[in-house]
Amino acid sequence: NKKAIIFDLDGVIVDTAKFHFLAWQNLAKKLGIEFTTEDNEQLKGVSRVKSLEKILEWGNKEISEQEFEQLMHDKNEEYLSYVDQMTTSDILPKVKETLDYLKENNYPIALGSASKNARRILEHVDLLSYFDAIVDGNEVTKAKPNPEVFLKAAELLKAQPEHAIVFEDSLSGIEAANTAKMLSIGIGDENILKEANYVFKDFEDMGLAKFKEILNE
Ligand code: G16
Ligand code: MG
Repeated sequence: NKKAIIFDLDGVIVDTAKFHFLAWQNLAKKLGIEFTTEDNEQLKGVSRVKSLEKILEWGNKEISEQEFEQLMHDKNEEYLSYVDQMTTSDILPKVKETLDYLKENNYPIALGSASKNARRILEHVDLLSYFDAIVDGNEVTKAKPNPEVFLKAAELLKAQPEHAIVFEDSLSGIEAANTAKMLSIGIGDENILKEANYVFKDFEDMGLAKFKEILNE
């Protein structure tokens, strides 16, 4: 029985954090709130609503429900203006090669992301056809570290959680995978992702040979 492979999107397949940063920073400026790259780090894997709630909290700001909706809308419009300029050159190193290997060897592949724009991003970088299932911010009610997103993805792939492998760049995502009893592979900083079963800086650092070993465990 082939393992099922689940990919997070932002920070694993593409780096959209830089676009989220630009859009959140402009929003914060309008509100007179300071917003740094360190603040942006804390919003990785966090939903749009929760992200705005946090920024308002940091800035000690209270706004009406209507203004909240308007700001979310404006932020997303700006974010999408960057997303719509994405091309295949935005795919992170060796991700395509990893997906090609999985596809050629008939591994079921899913996306497990908090983003409501996941399909649009995958279309822009021409990777949509690789995914047998997509679970994104439109289908999920409980955010990572709740395992819902990955459990739904495994179910759609008809795989037992114990037979699933998750690639994640956020600590909450690693926690979600571990809670789901899946094998977790952290992509990023090993000091932050120490709860993961494996951690690599990126797919290049992992290498296909090492990945094949992990697949056959
Ligand atoms: C991504 C990003 C988060 C973003 C969230 C929602 O998560 O890491 O910063 O706030 O999606 O995105 P959107 O505003 O497009 O719905 P992931 O799970 O792909 O890493
Ligand atoms: Mg991520």
